[in-house]
Amino acid sequence: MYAQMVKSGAADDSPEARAFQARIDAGEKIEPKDWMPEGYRKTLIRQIGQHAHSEIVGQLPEGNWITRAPTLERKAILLAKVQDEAGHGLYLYCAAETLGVSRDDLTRDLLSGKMKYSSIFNYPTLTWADMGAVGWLVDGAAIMNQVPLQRTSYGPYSRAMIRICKEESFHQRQGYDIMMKMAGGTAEQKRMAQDALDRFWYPSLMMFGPSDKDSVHSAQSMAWKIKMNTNDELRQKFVDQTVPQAEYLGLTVPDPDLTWNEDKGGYDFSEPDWSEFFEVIKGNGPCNTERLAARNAAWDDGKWVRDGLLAHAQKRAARKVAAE
Ligand code: BYC
Repeated sequence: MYAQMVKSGAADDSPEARAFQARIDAGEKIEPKDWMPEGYRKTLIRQIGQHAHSEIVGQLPEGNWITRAPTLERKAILLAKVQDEAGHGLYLYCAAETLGVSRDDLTRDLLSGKMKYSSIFNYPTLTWADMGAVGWLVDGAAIMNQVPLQRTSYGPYSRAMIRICKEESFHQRQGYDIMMKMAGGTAEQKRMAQDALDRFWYPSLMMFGPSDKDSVHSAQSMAWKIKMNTNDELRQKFVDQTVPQAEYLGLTVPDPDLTWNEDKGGYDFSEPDWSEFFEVIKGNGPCNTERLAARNAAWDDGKWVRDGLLAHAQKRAARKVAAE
């Protein structure tokens, strides 16, 4: 850990670094033009950039079902949700840009596979019940992680999170509403709901990152209040919140070892298969290739739009100069 802190500049004992840490400890927000250690800036670019990419790639598994939604109302709701995800990506790219990185750089690193996005979006969405499971579990996990980030130390990130969390609550409710319909429907619909829970349970637990003992960044990120909780703390809160919701639906969490632990006031539960998690984040999950191919195709197909907008902006700027 110390070697990592030295490398990132975290062990910097300069007066600026000490004053910076004092501001963080006092709960002050850091703004773009304030002095900040290089490691703080880089960690934020990594986390905010990955978060933005997750919102953008996260449109794909749900986008898959817009044309197949069972009713016009469900289609309109899903379309609005997927549009919200695009908006979240844009707020987050803007927040990252305040740290001196361009959106083009971030996009290039996503498309080349250099930067990560959330592991969860490398799993396929096979049935309509998966739209329920994604909203309920994936957005539920996202909210659990992102509500504390509203208090993160970097001003632009914290403000983006406030807005995003409002929309995520609607997303989670729409997912749970689909699960209510499916779980309370025909035997076949209930089977689909259970199957979606079976497939999305462990990948949702993985969204919080590796166990604390394997988390590389947590200690420093928490000292800087870039992260407010450890990965395991949030995973535990998610399980404690979600198990009663599954019971209400009449569904079974696919974990034979799940038991209420009176002493800790929470559930004991099985860890996900961490070897699967590390394979997925290395690029070897079920849909990694397909997701990156889809983003690259969208980037290439959109070139004429970007070129057109740029040419238009250049013409307008030239006209303005000529008129002055
Ligand atoms: N997936 O030291 P650690 C959404 C990486 S969008 C992939 O614990 P950290 C939604 C980690 O990057 C949800 N990679 O890392 C959108 C690191 O590798 P690098 C996205 C993961 O950063 C559309 C290594 O593992 N939310 O909800 O301290 C529709 C070691 O981990 C993952 C955010 O991005 C993962 N799950 O903690 C619906 C929230 N976990 O970078 C929904 C903001 C870990 O050294 N991010 N890794 O190569 C965070 O809170 C933190 O970055 C994490 C990880 C808790 C995710």
